[in-house]
Order: sequence, then C-alpha cells, then structure tokens
Amino acid sequence: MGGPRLRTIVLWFSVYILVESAFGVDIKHLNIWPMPKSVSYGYKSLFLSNDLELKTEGSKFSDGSNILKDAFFRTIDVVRATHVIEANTSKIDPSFLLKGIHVVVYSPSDKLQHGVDESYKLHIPTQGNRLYAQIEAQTVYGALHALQTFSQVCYFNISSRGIMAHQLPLTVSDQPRFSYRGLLIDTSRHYQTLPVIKKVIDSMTYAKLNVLHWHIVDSQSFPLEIPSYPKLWDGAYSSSERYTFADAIEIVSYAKKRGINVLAEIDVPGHALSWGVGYPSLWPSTDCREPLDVSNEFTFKLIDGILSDFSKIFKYKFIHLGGDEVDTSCWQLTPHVRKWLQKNGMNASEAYQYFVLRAQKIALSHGYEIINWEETFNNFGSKLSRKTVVHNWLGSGVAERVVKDGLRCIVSNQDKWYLDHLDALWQGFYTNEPLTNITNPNEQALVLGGEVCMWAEHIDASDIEQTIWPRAAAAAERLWTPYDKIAKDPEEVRDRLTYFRCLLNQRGVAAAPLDGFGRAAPEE
Ligand code: CP6
Repeated sequence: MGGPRLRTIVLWFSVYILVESAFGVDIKHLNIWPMPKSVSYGYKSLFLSNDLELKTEGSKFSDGSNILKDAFFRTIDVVRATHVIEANTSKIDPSFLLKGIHVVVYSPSDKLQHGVDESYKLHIPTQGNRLYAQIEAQTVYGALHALQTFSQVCYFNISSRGIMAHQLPLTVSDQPRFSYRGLLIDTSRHYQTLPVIKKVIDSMTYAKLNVLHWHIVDSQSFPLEIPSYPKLWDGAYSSSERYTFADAIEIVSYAKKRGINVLAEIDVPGHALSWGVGYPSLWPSTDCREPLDVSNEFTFKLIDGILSDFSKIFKYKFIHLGGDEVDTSCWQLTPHVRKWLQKNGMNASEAYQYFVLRAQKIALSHGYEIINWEETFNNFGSKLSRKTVVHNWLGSGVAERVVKDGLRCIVSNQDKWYLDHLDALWQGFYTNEPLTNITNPNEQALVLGGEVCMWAEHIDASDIEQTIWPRAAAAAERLWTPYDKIAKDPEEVRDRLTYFRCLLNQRGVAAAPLDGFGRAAPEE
C-alpha cells in the first residue's frame, strides 16, 4: 500500500486521532496550577489502579501521625470523587496501569516550620510492567505538594469509566519561589465555624499556599478562649460563636497535617475594643474604648497571659501583633491617661511606639519572632526589634524601604491583594510582584513572600469561598512559580486558571468565575 510518504501521513493521522480521542478538549494542555519550576511531559496516558498502592520503601520518614498516608488517601478521594468508577482495572494490561505511588522522604522529621524544605520531584513513567509514580522529597511537606501536582494530571475517562493520568511520561522538579504564601481569614467580624475554616485550609493545599494568617480577634468580637483570662471571650458575639482552646488546637493540627502553618494575630493597641467587654479596665474609659489603655500595667500583664497561652498551641515561629490604624486621640482626652503621658514625658505617638515595642518584648520572651503591620515601620522602623517582619498593606513601594533597612517583609498591598475588594480583578492578583524595584539578592532574600487578605466585615460562610477563589490562586502562582516562568501577560494563563477554577468546583469549593460574580463585568 502506497509509498513510504503516504504511510507516514497515514501513521501521523492515526496518531492524531488517537491523541484527540484520548484527550478531551480540556486535557490537551498541561493544566498544573501553580506552574512548577520545571516540567517535561509526553502525550501518553495510564489507568489508575482501583487499589492504588502507597509504597514507602527507602523512605526515612516513619509517618507516625499518618501525615503522608492520610494525604495519599485524600489525593485518591479528590481524583475519584467526580464520578462513579466502573472500570475494572484488574483486567487492564499492566503496561497501561499505574499500580501506585512510591514516595521517598529523606528527612525523618515531621517538624513544620517557616522555611521547611517544600521541594519535590515527581516522575510518572510509561515504560515497564510494574508502573509506579515516583515521588522524592526532603520532607513530608514536599511530598504533599507532589501529591497535589499528581492529582492535577488525573482525569475521569469516559470510555473506561475510570481515572487516567495524562501527559506522560511526566517529570516534575519543583520548589516554591517564596517560603511565605499566606491567606488571611478574619473571625472577628464574622465568626467562621470549624468546618468552614477546615474547608478553607483544604482549598489552600490545592494552590500550595502554606500559611493561614488567623486574624482571630478584633474590635467587633473576641471569639477565642484564653484560659489565663477566662472573661476575654465574653466579647464574643454569642455564647456559641466561640472557639474553645481545644478548637484552636484542632485547627493548628488540621493545618499542620496539610503542611500549613497557622499565624495567630492579636492586633494591638488598636482593633481591640472587644477585649474590654470582659475586662473593662482595659478601656481608658467608657468614652474611649480603643486603643487599649497604655497607662495600665494590667494591659501588658494580660497580653503576657494571652501569649503564654498562645505558645502552648501556636507553634509557628511568628506571632502577628498588628499595630495598624491606631488612633491615639482619645488617650489625650482621657484624664488619667493624659496624666500618665505627662508623667512619662511622652506624647501620644511616642506612647503608641512604647506600646508596640513593649508588646514585642513580651512576644520575644515567649520565644516568638514578630510580625507587625507596616504603620509600625512607617512611624518608628529603626526602633523595632530586628526580629520584626513588616507586613505591608497600605500600598506599593513599602517592601523596598523595609528591606533596605535590613528588616524582613511580607507583601499584601491592598490595591492588589485584598480579597474583600470585590472589584479587584484576578489579573491584578496575578501581576502583583513582591520584588518590584528590589534587585540586590541580599535584600530580595528579606522578602519572605506575600499574603492575600480576606477581611470579613462583609463576608460570611455563604460567600467566603467564592470571594477567596479563584483570585487567591492567581497570587499563589506568583508566590510559587519562578519569576522567569511567570507570564508577563496574565491572559496567557487564563485558560489554565479557568481549568484550576473548575477543578476547585469539582472538589466542592465554590470558586467564582474568573471574570467575577455579582459585580460589573470588566468593560469590553
Ligand atoms: N482590620 C484590621 C481591617 C483592616 C486592617 N486591619 C483593613 C483596612 C482597610 C481595608 C481593608 C482592611 N479591616 N485589623 C488593615 C490592616 Cl481597605
């Protein structure tokens, strides 16, 4: 039949048909989000065995708390959850079957801390009769990221009614660009139940975010139990809108099992009105209920008690002490505070500095390093403990100044990374570059990363997921993927982000459409 030329054409045409039928429209592209540091892939596929096996031969990690085992079963659950699996994979030719995942972790420790090694390698081979995906990681937390990446090349296959891994052979070598990739939740403005917080934590793992910044308390309510000062949670909205100490321990351990650190915040001296519901002497007076009374020794004794209780549950090396939006005017209008200021030779802004620095010393005495909102740096940066991380929020250009002064910085500029700004577009989240105008490598190293903020004045359990996602994912890629692999034009990643958003929907996360919900579509 025909000459070699025609045979070549026929051959390529059949390959084309095969590829077209194996890959639905949405699986022609590599849809991994965030994009790994390096990937190479082919066009072959394998069936996933119905009893996919976790093999850990050669691993130094003993998995005493089932971190890896549970993550493995969650991975299987999310890839299988979309359909009824009817395929009988025991009948499949072994050369088309993925039998399991072989995970080798080199560190025996499950210690989760800032800067933990999150790198991993993932290889899914296609040659052989006993095929296992291979994961190698320094720590179990790198292996968890590898499982997430693995899950993103798996699809339900309609002809076999089973799951297939695509784009094989696949070789991924990956590590995050920044060590701090955060999401803030605010449980003071709206109480969020444990299941809601856990679902947020689950969704963070899909985008490889690794810090849950828990803005626990603020002026509106004090929902957390503090055993040393049992009346503090009298400032909760109601008796049930509260977190017991055991609830907080549960959140930290749930997050840790998923490779996520919890950064607890107490925002002082402003944003703390609710503290005085249980302990009214924290208020300068009933006409001046914030900021906290700087002239009262009890204020600092209580902060010490809170941080002492915190140190039993919040094991992340950082604690957030707030320090933003402090309006000191009523300190001067309150007679006993004014007298104290005079006696100590301080004006109100010096007293604000005194308060923040004294709170810092208390945190240091409990072994914490400190994060403070940027106003503290803007007002008295040189006085801050050298263990301070400055948390930018007001605008851009702050990180630049912070790292020039030798302090560390986290970027959350509100014009780009505030999720409660409903009119902020995903493209803005994607293009916000933490190292803008920072070229010196020593200074670059001081930018720990960034965080998207879900302030909760106007959100509750009914819309928290769609307000976080998919925009948080756009920031997550900025924080994970190497700078030279990040698209300059966000429209280049639109299809891949659209796919990730659908994936979140499939997994039960109510991620919104990319171009918004309940708000004006961008102008044509
Ligand atoms: N609460 C606290 C807030 C905000 C901040 N701190 C905030 C301010 C302005 C905007 C959004 C949020 N609601 N404690 C500032 C860090 Cl636009």
